[in-house]
Amino acid sequence: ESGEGKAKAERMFSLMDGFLKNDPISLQKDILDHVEYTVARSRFSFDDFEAYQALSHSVRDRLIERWHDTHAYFKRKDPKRLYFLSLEFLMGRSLSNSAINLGIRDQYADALNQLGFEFEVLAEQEGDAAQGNGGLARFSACHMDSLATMDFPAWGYGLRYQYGLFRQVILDGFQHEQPDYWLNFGNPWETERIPVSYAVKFYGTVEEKDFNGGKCKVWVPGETVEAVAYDNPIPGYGTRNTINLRLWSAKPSDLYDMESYDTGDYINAVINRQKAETISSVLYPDDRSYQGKELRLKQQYFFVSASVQDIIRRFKDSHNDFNQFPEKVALQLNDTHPSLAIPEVMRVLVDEELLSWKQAWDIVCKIFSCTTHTVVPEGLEKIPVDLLGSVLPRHLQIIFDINLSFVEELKKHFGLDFNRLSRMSIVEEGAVKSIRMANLSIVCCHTVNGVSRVHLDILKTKVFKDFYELWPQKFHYKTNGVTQRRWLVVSNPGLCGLISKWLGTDAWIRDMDLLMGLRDHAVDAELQQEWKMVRRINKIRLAEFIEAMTGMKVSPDAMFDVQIKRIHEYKRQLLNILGIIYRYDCIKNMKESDRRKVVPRVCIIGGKAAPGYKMAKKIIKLCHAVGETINNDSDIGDLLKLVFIPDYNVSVAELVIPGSDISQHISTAGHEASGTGSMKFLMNGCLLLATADGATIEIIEEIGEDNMFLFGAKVHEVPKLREKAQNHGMPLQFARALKMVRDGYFDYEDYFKSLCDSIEGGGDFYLLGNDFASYLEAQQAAADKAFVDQERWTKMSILSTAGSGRFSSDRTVGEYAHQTWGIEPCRCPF
Ligand code: 475
Repeated sequence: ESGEGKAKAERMFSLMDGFLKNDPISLQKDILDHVEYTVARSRFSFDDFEAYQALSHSVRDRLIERWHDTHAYFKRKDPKRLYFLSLEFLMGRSLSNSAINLGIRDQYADALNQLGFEFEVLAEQEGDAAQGNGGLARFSACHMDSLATMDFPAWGYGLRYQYGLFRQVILDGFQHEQPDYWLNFGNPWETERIPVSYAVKFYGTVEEKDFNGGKCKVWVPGETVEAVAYDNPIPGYGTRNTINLRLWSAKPSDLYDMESYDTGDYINAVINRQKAETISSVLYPDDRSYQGKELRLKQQYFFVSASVQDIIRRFKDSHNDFNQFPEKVALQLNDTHPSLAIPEVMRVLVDEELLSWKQAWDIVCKIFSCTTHTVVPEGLEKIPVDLLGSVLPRHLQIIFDINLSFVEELKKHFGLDFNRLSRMSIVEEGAVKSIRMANLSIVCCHTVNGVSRVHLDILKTKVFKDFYELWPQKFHYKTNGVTQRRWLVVSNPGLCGLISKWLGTDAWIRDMDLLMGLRDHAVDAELQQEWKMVRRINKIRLAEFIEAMTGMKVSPDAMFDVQIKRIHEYKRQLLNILGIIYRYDCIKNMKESDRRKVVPRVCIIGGKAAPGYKMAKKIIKLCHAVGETINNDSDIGDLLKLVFIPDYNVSVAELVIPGSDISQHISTAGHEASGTGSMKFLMNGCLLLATADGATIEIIEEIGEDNMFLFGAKVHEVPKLREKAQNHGMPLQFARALKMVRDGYFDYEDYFKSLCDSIEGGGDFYLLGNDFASYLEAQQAAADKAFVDQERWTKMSILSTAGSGRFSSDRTVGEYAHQTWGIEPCRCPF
């Protein structure tokens, strides 16, 4: 740096106060400053929402400070960086999480108290950032928190949707979707970076040009859209490190398309330009099947291209030899949605940086890894060749070239086995020729990770069997985890205090294995008493929420039985509802004296159905119809209630999970890749009622079968049972519950007919009939019985929390860092 530059920097530094202070007076002054100058309200008169805005800006200032320091430090140390690419990040609210991770939540609470506000009340003012659908998107969010907390030099990259996941509104028991225009109220957690923007190209043609005695390809685009960066700081817990989640927003490009301006139709030319913004306008609400939609393809390429340009620019800022690229960069693809990053890196290296194909390919093979989140073949992305060729002509060529050498390699390895070649080829022939994004990812990634042990088995033996036979060394699994910061510290302060008190430390917030220490106290009468008390307070809070949302009064003495997750046939909410119908029918037919022995239950179901998923929407309606009958039946009273919580999202989960007694994870074995909801419940001391599927299999190993309620067919039994289901009749109890739906006991029998048909007459693909008897057994003989013995129940609950340490995303991220990405912590000094 020049002497002059240095002097200037020193003068600026001397004018600053240095780090912002966190004593109550400084915090109060800060909040009031933001009321007056940022929110532009008088400091003598502002409401809760304005106070929330000022408060979050005050927190944001502190985040920005740390984030500058972190990035300056990363730049100086130049460690290998991880870039986590995901089309979805389901972050939820930020205020409490940020204040807690910064270590100043209590200071803020004190400061606010003196101003006449309550931290919790203000935190409730924040809306959810719902830039994702479900498990996959929460995976991204939990991983960001763990990456920051564990001091990894990482960046997240995604798309900044103007409309997040739709809001679910229930009218007469039917789901309706309302747009979530979440930016209406402003977003204090993001910083727009006008100077950080890149041109992203679409359409057009590829031309060959002479270059250095050879040929090179030049892509002449037909449309150019500008990607502008919005940065969202992610603070770690117990560290100064604050990393960045960079989301791209589409803006019209400054590169004018002269043609349309020359026609004289100025107004239409401007309107057409404006259409560029639609690329980042709306999140696709389907987490089930892939439809080859042009807008979706453009979203994928848009965010990938901007991210790759940003990553390469950062690399070139401090390096001039691309051979070093793999030592400095790891790119993680969250499912196949960002897999266009592969041909994009090839394109930039070959066409723009002028590396040879071989040099570029060697680099690509070293930097990419991916995680796959599904077992269903419908979920695998296939892009029609015609579509890809029109939107991204150069990328299609590159993919064809990659495939050409891949097929050559296949022939060498397997000989001329045409069936196998056609199954494994990146290009699928057929009525609609398409590109298989999963095959592209497997060919180019050095590692493909599953999300639980059994998920990897299924990938190896079914979904990607051919590839496993070719490259067994590429396939691995890292069992999912969730962040205890959000799912325990933010959402269940009562239990957290208790855990820290009994462990004598709060170090478990960064080291979840310490929770094992609770095992020693599981039968301690004093801990049991305190544990029950905390859980009861959470149940009362949940009961109040239920009343506010649905108008229904429920008793906290009842067992709260919860199933919250996306609505899917394989997740079997229908099994749950049929079980409830059966229970209802039993109580209805009981003698008065027997009714007194029934354990009262509040069954709580919540979740969104993809807007186009008819069966899932019928399941939601059935839930309401059954609830309508049961909840208004005076014979039943408080013995059984069925509540549907509308608009399930991250903040609802934060409230429901700590107040649940048992939670259901009852997918047909072999269908849930991992499941992460179960882990949140487990941490919060809620007992699991579950099938041996996904990560549940590993949860059983940690806490033992005795501490949960297991039922149903095992993964290896499912294929045989499916054949059998074709020929065998239904169990009696199942037939009886189903008949009530068919016969119109809950009305709407015509509407429910196809739902009934889907599980009857040999078509019961998800084996509801097969698992029904053992499901009832788990509910009645096991769960009801255990609930009556509160001492035993509380012991199981404590042991659940104690055994949840392995399911922290800190453990998962540590495994990825070590085994897949090859990155090391880089801790910014205080
Ligand atoms: C699994 N979402 C869970 C979780 O690993 C698992 C698909 C296509 C388009 C948009 N979203 C998707 C998923 O596939 C998804 O959420 N998968 C889930 O990932 C985290 O725990 O078993 O179903």
